[in-house]
Amino acid sequence: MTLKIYGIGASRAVRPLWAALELGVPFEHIPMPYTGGATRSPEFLTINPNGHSPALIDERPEGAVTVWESMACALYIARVHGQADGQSITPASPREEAEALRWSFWTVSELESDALTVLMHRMAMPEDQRKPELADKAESRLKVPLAVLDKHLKAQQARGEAYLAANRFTVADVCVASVASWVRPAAALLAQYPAVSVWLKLCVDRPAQAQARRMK
Ligand SMILES: N[C@@H](CCC(=O)N[C@@H](CS)C(=O)NCC(=O)O)C(=O)O
Repeated sequence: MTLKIYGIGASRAVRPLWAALELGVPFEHIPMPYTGGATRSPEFLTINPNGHSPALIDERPEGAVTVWESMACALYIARVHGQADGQSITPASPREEAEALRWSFWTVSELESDALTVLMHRMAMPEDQRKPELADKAESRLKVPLAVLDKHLKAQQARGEAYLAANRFTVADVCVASVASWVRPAAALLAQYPAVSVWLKLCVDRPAQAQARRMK
């Protein structure tokens, strides 16, 4: 094995795990929970000094490459371990590369924080700790990025392309859908963006997504 991916499927590690599974790349999964201090151990801090999962180590003939930041990990796997053949999740043209980059950065800056608030305060946290008012505010702010995403997906559909970057599932979809799926507990909000809803279902129904999510 040359590629090691640290982190569990029920975390941001789903992004590199999902990308690797889509490509059929052999990898070693290091099951690293994000609770209990494992990501803050001295050993793991030498891999990711930020103390977060995921991270990956790619043992290569020219030396080991370490990547952290979940979006970077997924984009790296697609670029370095995939074939730019127009069939796989790897971007196969400058336009596809641009879509993957811009939507991944967009997700981190425009979507992730409020999507996480929705997930935590509508579903993930114990009911007595949830603060619905925080979820309400996050949902209200999410109308802006969700409208941007919906408009892009409608334009993609108009040109015969069902996914974010192409007429096939790419790493751009891994990066964005892994976060957009956190908004699903806000079903009424999501229903206002039909192109997002249809695309998101296509993405999360993929077997590799379910397989990645199950990795403990
Ligand atoms: N921006 C980082 C965030 C990483 C992050 O916050 N990871 C969480 C798990 S989803 C974690 O490791 N939490 C444990 C900790 O920070 O100690 C990324 O996308 O990789």
